[in-house]
Amino acid sequence: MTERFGLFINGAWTDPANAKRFETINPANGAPVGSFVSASAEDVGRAIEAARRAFPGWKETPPPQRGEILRKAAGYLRRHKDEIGTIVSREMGKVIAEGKGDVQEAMDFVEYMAGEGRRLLGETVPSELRSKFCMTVRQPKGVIACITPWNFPTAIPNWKIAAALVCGNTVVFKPASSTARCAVEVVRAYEEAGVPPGVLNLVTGSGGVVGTALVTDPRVRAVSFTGGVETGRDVYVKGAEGLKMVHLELGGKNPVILMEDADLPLALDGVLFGAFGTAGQRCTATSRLIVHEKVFDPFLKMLTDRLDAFRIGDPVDPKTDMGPVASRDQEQKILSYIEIGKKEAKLLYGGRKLTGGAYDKGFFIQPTIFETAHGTRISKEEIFGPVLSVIKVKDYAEAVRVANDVDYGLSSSIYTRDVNRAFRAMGDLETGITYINAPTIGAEIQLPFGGVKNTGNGGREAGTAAIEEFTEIKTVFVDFSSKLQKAQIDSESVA
Ligand code: UN1
Repeated sequence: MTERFGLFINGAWTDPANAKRFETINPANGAPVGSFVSASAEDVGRAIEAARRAFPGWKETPPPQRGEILRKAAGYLRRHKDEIGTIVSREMGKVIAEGKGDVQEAMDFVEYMAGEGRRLLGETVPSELRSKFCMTVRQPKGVIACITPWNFPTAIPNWKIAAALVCGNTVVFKPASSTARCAVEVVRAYEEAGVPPGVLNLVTGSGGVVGTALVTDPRVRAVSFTGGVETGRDVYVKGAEGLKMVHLELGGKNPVILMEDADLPLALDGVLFGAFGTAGQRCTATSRLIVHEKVFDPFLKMLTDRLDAFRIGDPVDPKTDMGPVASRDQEQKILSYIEIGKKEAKLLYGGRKLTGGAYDKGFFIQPTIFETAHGTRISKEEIFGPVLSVIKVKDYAEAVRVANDVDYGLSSSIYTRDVNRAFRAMGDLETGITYINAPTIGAEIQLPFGGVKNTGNGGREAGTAAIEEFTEIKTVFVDFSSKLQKAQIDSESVA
């Protein structure tokens, strides 16, 4: 029997009567992982109401105490890292080292935010008038909807939840359906840590029902969403109707630029990890390799030789280099892009669904490389799979022009030994994150994460930027002069 899970509302796991249910599966072999409630709009309403009622008490809880709960939640993740990492690997399909890395990233961030409970810094600023004190303090926004993707099923929810909670908000969490089992572990960490009833609520179910109910409910003050551009736009528009703050973290078409003076063996490891790590299913995945013509042939030979030795299979087996893609939908989408690529570009490697034996039960796609001119669909659209478009260029200027000529702007990278060029690239590349001599993936939680153009709408997650995302600034003026002082008018006489 598939293990059944309920919704987490007002501090209790509940299984609404006559609820519809859905199952998640292991994308490596189709085995069921868990059964979950397909929440109705009424269920979502109950979760929002619980969060609304819990808000005043949580807002009044001293932030260091809120941080203490986060510290305990991080402890749960630490104690169960291997077990949860295995659940991530089984339910999402990333290799076990990355499954554990997902949990590590979650716990790192929760711990980092726990410390934020003792900061939540405001500013003190001089006044233009005498006997007057000016400062800013941070206040929570209220009920926040956290809507998260399947590719980092413990890390990304925690980026949002931990930051929202330490700032004093209450949360309704809607995870991607295909990784609902991972979401249960995320919530259990806070439950065991003693988060008060209603402060964190979990509603599983479809975007159409649960997502829409969250984004349109006037009791929800802000929405933090990570996912695809189309859904993100819809969330933004619906949120705008209610004048909600909507934070979007969307796609990428991230380039590695390989210059003629690059350390090629170093770049080889970087490109393999960037393009085929997590089977290319990171927002930050290296989906374009922009190569100087002088090193094009030798580097492509090095790349394809290494892929010959790539082991593709069960992600839980530590010897596996690349697991399946996350779902049948993903598989279909990636394969259809590969077909587009075969028409508009030159297939250099891979290009097929893997079949036969154990492969038949899962969603396995070969690592795939196309040589393409800049401007083809595969070179500009986000595929979110193990498909790398390689583009030949003649110099740095062309490399930057190609790198920037896409709708996205999350991450970018350049491999070069020329320090002047490296510094120039930091300014020239139109992305929120730039790596020098490292691939486009692997951001660390203590720095801001996010992008420009269609990657988002200007905000950043993680680092101290997370605090900006989840607080309202209140500006406070204290006049202790015992008389009316008029800013801009009385202050003029000073000069
Ligand atoms: C994502 O793909 O949405 O930088 C997040 C990285 C990870 C996070 C990626 N730390 O690759």
